[in-house]
Amino acid sequence: MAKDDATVTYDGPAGGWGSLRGIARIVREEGISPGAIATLLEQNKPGGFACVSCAWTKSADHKPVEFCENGAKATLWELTGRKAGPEVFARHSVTELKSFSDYDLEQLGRLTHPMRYDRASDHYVPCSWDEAFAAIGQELRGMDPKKTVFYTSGRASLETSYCWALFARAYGHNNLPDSSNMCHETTSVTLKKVIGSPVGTVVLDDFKHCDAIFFVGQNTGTNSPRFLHDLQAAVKRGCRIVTFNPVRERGLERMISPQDPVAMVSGHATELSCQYHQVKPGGDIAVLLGLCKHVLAADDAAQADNRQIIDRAFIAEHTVGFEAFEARVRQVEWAEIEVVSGLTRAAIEAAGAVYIEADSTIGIYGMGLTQHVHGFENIATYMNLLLMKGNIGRKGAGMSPVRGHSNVQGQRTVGIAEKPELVPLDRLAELFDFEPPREKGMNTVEACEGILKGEVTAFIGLGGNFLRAIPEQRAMEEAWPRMRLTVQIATKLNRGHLINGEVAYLLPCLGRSEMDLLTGKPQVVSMEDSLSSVHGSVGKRKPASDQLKSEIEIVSRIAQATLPENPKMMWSRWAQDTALVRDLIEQTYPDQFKDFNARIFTPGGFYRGNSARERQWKTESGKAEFVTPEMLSATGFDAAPGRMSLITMRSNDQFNTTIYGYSDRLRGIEGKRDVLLISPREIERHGLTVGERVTLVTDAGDGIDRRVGGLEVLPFDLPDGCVGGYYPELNPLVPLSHHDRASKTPAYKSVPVRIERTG
Ligand SMILES: Nc1nc2c(c(=O)[nH]1)N[C@H]1C(S)=C(S)[C@@H](COP(=O)(O)OP(=O)(O)OC[C@H]3O[C@@H](n4cnc5c(=O)[nH]c(N)nc54)[C@H](O)[C@@H]3O)O[C@H]1N2
Ligand SMILES: Nc1nc2c(c(=O)[nH]1)N[C@H]1C(S)=C(S)[C@@H](COP(=O)(O)OP(=O)(O)OC[C@H]3O[C@@H](n4cnc5c(=O)[nH]c(N)nc54)[C@H](O)[C@@H]3O)O[C@H]1N2
Ligand SMILES: [Mo]
Repeated sequence: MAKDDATVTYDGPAGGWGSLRGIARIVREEGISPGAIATLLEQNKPGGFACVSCAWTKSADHKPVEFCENGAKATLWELTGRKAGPEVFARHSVTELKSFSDYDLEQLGRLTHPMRYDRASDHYVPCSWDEAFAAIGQELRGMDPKKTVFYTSGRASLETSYCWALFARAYGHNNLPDSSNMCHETTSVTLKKVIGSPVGTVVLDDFKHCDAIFFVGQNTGTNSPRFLHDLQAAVKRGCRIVTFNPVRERGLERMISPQDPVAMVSGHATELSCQYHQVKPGGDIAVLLGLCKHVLAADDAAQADNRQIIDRAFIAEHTVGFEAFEARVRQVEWAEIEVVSGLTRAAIEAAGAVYIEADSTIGIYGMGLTQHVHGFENIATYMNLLLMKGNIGRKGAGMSPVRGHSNVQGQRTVGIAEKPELVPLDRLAELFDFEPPREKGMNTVEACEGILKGEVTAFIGLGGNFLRAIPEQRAMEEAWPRMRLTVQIATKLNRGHLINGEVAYLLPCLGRSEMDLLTGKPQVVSMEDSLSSVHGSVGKRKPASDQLKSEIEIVSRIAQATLPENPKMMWSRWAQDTALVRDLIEQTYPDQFKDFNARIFTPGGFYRGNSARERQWKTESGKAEFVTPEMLSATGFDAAPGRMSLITMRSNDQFNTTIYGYSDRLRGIEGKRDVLLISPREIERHGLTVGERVTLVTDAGDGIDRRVGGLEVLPFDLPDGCVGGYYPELNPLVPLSHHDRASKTPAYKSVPVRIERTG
């Protein structure tokens, strides 16, 4: 749809009839049976299964339908009637499959049989589970464990994740990169440093008491739509939402709840953000300093008549580093802030006024802050803003990063970490009678570096699409086959499964919506959401194939085939009874998982606690720490003629590398993903024509040619100096070295690029 100023845009609200049509389309395309739709109704209900899509929390008071457009798509994607069985692989060689789009690959349907890659014929061929486990075990036994990598995408349950991390350590390494290394690792590192807890501090109830919510770089309408209901309720009782985002995301502007029949019929949408500021990508440190500057100025004025805006008592009792930060804020010039942020002083002051008036504020953020070269400073400066008014550790206030995958936060909680200091290794040693490795393992960027250097011999992927999600895709695809062993545990075929080591297996697993009936009685698994609540989940659907095994069984069988006997590690019993694993999690983390099995089906989940919420600061200084950022821009590169900052984006019709379809409804982009989004002003400045095809070339100055061509120029409402396009198609443009300095999270939200005309 075109707007007056000729940019593409969407006129409707988030939610509403559009979201229902979105679900209906997937039902048609996936060949969904009525039984699958019945299964969907059990989603996020007591005794049902936890949604496989985002990590937003599940409330204790259930509505008749507890799923959103994108949660429904994720579940229906898993429950598809299509099968990618041995006949599909007999028909298509692996080279042929490489020419399929991401969408077409996953449209082949669910994987049904364990497969081995046969290099001679270039086909995947069926094999038995016994053969696969024996071969993988034999390979791993002959390798140096320190040269192997065990990757996880954030979906596997707490039980499977605990076993996975234990297996890695019993085998002999901490090389446990996780999708979180590309995502909220910046959060884990920054929040740990500044407040002593690596996760958000608010709970659902806080959204009922806050006066303001700041939204910085998170796209709720697409990525965590169930959260829209909590936001709508907050706005209806008078809470104000202020948003900073280079893109005018419809979900943050207005929504209609599909659960509200009157609104659905009348078309009456709730306005969500009272202010929407289109900050330049990487301009948030400048904005946040501007907000702090306004708070300081207001406090100076208030002090003249004996009032105060800043919570000096809180600062004195609970924090360190305020003086240095204050000096920096006073010294920074509004003119510099305006240039870097692309916003006017008046706009930032208007946002600051909302913050000043609010007694309690919640800070929300997502990839718009974490995926930058100075992501650490983004988040730390945001925390400074909250600390200045004591907005943490009290009702209705705190920081709430919105996590990605449904159990990504929980995987970290139960030991998937390359940093040994984050894991109670002594406790593990005691419980399982072994000596866990103590040296740091590889995170995602380090695993890629190792693979590029030819130093990694094996990669085992518990879910995900590593090769498509990471930076530096071309070089990585070339280096990948130099590994001796690659194993992928997955539900559907993706591009990452088509590039293989010398010995390669593709192992199909149950999805979360499916029944795990290994012993005849349904198995329970559990997940931790973004607000640190833990929920039980029981699969409901008959599995897509009788060959499928649960993730925990696959992990346990590989562990058994690899490790020497240890009577304390009862792999086969654990796979048969996940309650035993929950007992082990409780023994390993007694403070957080007390009475785990008894509490697993607590309505709304059970809260595992957070020290920072209690104003106990487990930091180096023992206090909450103000950080003084040295830079104003988070991009990590300077402006140069012709250089643009690329934002890689998610459409409303994808879950990470899984493409559900080609409708980015909430942005008005239909039928295509090979686009370059750019403002009409920049189109003119670059002498481009709407609709022409251009090439993006990375402008990193390191001599490596990285380019993606065939992108259609599409006018879109974006700030000057930046362009947008879709992830994962643009990942070949991201240099591996372009990551947050502190956490090594790839800086996917500001990649320096140039536009090359093809003609
Ligand atoms: N349907 C669906 N749901 C998902 C996912 C999915 O792909 N599809 N992915 C899941 C995962 S793993 C994750 S991590 C989350 C991701 O969810 P989000 O954290 O929302 O991630 P993105 O959509 O990548 O980007 C968020 C927003 O940041 C804005 N942005 C970009 N650069 C900047 C900047 O410099 N400053 C500011 N202020 N904003 C910026 C973008 O315009 C975008 O609106 O969602 C999860 N949920
Ligand atoms: N340019 C750019 N790159 C990015 C990002 C970005 O914003 N921009 N975002 C980053 C982020 S936030 C993330 S989290 C990563 C995502 O990286 P990953 O987590 O590695 O990728 P996904 O696309 O979520 O993985 C999808 C695959 O998971 C498998 N799968 C699905 N369900 C299950 C299951 O239940 N069990 C198992 N075993 N497998 C399953 C299917 O085979 C599916 O193809 O990408 C990162 N890459
Ligand atoms: Mo993520």
